[in-house]
Amino acid sequence: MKIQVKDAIADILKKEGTEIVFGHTGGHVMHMWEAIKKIGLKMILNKQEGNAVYMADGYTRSTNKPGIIVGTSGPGVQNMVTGLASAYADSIPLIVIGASVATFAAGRNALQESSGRGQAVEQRLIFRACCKQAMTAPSPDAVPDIIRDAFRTAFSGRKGPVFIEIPNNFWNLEIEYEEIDPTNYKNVNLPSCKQEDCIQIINALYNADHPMIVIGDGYDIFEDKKHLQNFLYKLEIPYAVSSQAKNYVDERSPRYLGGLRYHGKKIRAYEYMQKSDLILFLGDRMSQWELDWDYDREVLGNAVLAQIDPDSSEIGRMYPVKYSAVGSVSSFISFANINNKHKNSQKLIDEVNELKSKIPFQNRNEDSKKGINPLNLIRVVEDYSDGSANIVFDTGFTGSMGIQKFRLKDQQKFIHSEKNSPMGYSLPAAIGCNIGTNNETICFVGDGSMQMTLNELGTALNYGSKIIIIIQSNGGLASIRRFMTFVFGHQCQTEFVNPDFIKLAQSYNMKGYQVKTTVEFETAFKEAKKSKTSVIIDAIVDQDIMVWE
Ligand SMILES: Cc1ncc(C[n+]2csc(CCOP(=O)(O)OP(=O)(O)O)c2C)c(N)n1
Ligand SMILES: [Mg+2]
Repeated sequence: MKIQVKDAIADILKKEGTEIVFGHTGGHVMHMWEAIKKIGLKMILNKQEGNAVYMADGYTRSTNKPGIIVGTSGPGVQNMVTGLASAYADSIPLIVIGASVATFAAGRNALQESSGRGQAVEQRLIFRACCKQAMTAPSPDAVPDIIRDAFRTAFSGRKGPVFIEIPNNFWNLEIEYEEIDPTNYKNVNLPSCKQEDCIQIINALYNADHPMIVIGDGYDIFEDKKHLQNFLYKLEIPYAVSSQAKNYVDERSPRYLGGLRYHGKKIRAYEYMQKSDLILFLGDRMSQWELDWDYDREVLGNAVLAQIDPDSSEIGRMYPVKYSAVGSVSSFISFANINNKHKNSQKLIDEVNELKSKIPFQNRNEDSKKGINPLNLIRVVEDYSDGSANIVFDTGFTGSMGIQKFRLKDQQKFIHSEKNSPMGYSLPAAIGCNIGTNNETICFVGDGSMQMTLNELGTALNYGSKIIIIIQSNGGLASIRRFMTFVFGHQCQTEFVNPDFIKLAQSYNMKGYQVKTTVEFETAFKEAKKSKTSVIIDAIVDQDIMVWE
């Protein structure tokens, strides 16, 4: 069948299950938008392309559907770098359909040049560095194949973002197009572990006196969590998680030790690790943020390590491991076929309980004259949020506190850009979650991070998204302020005066509250739940309250 390049792309997007496309427009890429409109996909016009990537990332994490972003040649796609680098680090499958200048204009100092000739950016190379794959369509005929390749690459193995650029003179050319069902060009199942490797690991777990399990990041992100929860439930061994794996486990289980984030000294899971004789890392990449700032292995004590990962190049990459299996976590759990609890299960639970009494998940603490105890923000939201809510955390103190202290309930989802940790991720990501799921969406963000991407309030306004934004206001970049003071005894470049967030909310037709006590916050949060529009709660927190024990 004869069809224009842009329509072939739109058709493949639709066949791949795309429902929404995020991004921005421009002369080089408007043709693509026209085709997306024609085929009937929902379109979100962001305020800036970088935010579009965060929004698509939040959308994908909360829905497991493909996150697609469209942007124009030059500044349009250049704006996307941080979002793509963040998705790459966390293995989030996104696809960018970008434009490049027309093949006849390349090298002629064209508007928004992308060819690398003369003194122009070689656009594709930027994305080679921050995506799993970056491709330029070499001819109009090659475009369908390239788009299919992008989906195959983004969703197979360790997932990640893929960048494609289409020269501006290709969009409207006619090509011969053959419709192909995605199952005919892509099988994204992860490899299965070898049974004997799994049995060896299970035997080691049963034989250990003081084992623990760490469940890891986004690799198996779309796998069945009931399978994993059942495994943990039957085995009765204490466990901890990386931030992305918070979504897979029962965070209210008595055996749960908490989310791992290297921030503060008294962390339950670290104390438990010190006594462990075997730690099994299930799809976890043992990252610096999670475990060990200085790579001196201190936090892991004398434990023997076992590791399961679908990517053989991850095995033993951070620390030597005694036991390993290469394959999906699901296949390991199937082979493990657990029927008996661990011999020391009672003793291990007693120990976890003792740790929890010494280091509680959190109490509602006293506020101070300077503001709210930040932990209480989490406590109130834990108490009153819907069981299906998306809980989105930005970076800074807010993010570390969320990973360690927030415990999800029911079907709640924890959304956080962990490894690249970009300030400003949470607001656009939260809008993406809300657009994708229609569920209650709560965005925890520091006042510094809020001001990196607050222009997306305009997108929330335009598309009627309803999110509750909780700004942890401490008048600065408190996490860096504390770090700097610790290192130098003084600080600079970490303080600022905030704008009036209530007026900001009003200007976007949203409600705004400023709260200075936990009681006020609780009232505002309950009001926000009833609101038909997005709400900003400017929560004045006491930055000196140490939430890390
Ligand atoms: C884009 C970006 N720039 C700089 C940083 C480094 N950084 C990490 S946390 C932080 C401060 C965050 O401030 P805020 O959002 O107000 O949170 P707080 O620490 O005050 O709770 C900075 C500057 C970063 N993570 N991302
Ligand atoms: Mg701050």
